[in-house]
Amino acid sequence: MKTARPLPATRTRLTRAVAWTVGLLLVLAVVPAAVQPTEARADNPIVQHVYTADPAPLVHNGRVYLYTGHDEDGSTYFTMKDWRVWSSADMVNWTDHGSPLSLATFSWASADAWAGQAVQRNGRFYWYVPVKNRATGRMAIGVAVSDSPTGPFRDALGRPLVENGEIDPTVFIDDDGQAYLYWGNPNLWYVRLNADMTSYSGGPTRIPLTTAGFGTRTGDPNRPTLYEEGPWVYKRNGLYYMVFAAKCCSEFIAYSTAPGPTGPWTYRGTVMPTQGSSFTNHPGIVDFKGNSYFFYHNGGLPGGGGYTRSVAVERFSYNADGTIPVISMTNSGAPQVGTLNPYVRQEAETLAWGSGIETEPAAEGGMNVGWIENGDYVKVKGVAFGPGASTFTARVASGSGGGTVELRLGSPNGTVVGRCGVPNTGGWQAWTTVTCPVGGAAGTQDLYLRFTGGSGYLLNMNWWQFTSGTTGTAPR
Ligand code: FUB
Repeated sequence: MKTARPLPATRTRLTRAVAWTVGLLLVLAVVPAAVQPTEARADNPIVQHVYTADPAPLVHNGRVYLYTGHDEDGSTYFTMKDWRVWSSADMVNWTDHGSPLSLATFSWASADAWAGQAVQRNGRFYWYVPVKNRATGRMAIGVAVSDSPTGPFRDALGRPLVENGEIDPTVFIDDDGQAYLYWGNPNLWYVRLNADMTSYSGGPTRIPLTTAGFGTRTGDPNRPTLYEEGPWVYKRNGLYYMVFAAKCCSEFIAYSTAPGPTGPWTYRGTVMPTQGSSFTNHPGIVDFKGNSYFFYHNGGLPGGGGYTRSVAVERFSYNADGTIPVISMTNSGAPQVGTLNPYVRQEAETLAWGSGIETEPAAEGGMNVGWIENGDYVKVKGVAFGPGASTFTARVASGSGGGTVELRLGSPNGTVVGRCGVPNTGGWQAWTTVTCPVGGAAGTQDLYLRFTGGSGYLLNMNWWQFTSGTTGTAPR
């Protein structure tokens, strides 16, 4: 019974039309020249079914893992209780790995699951996050550890790693193996981490916030430089970069460079101007498969704003002298790197755009797409069918009357190349496999899995896979 299936707390029901209209209006209001929207390219923000904030990308084994915070629906403050992990091999289709880290992971934390960063060292993944210490009432930096980039993560120490009431840790491991943790608002600090990544040598050192190093802010005698929060430190061609949220409020993204990890820093200017309907912004930069990517957040989803943010990404190229160009927010996001292979199992929660759907942990492992109603759909971008597909198989469950999975090309109303009926399976986590013929799916296409049926929740999907061949017949 669908009435026995309460809405998840995070449900953010979108339709593509609403999302697009609102997002387009928001972004057009601030970046008129940069936006050239077409339906097929509207892939920012990266996630549509929950609000996400404070992106921290990590490249590992041919994928980008994206660690984010999570703004609760309807927030009127930075009401954040858990963190989320997403990953992609192509920068447009992102897999939802759920929430392997939350306030509950840290027994000593009471609130404020704010902006963190994860790094890999010696096969382990260390995730540094700011949270409020229940005992002191101050913000502290905790560190969680896992053997996998997608968790589960556990509290590495059972206490804060470092605590001085400031926030937003970023971690950087230099070529000589020395790791540094930087954080701070209103100050900027660093400490040298030991090789275990969960202890440090020497005390926290305050980085001098000079106007030469971090630019000049006017109008706030207490904050003479542009540095506000959210540092992101990395090294490229021997030059150390510190990208940060500047000025307040609204923030923009700026950066400084230095010849070494501890400075001296020189202010270099704007990376991303104030844009996008959120009064904060937060940077994360990585190189992946030969390109550079800038992650940030805005208020681009329906209901979005300063406390209901969404993470987005743009591809960029460094200037020849190593400076970073000014980057504007777009609805289109980064181009796809390669294509998606439909002939291997694909998780249902790997998608470029979801309309109306939610995700949840699946009883048989991983996550599944659920809370599906008539007309909801997921878009999977750049699916390489090659000469043709002959069957479609999906792992599905339904605690109601079930529904139909329509396989459409190009748009939610595009050509139908298959239809798969899903029966009642005896429960929302009672999984079964259904297979149906496919005809007319060839070449590289944006695939839409569109769900139809009666009223209420129809079905859940855990994974899908096509078989190749041209013997299938197109449904009428
Ligand atoms: O998400 C909570 C706070 O907002 C972060 O810690 C800051 O960087 C700002 O994005």
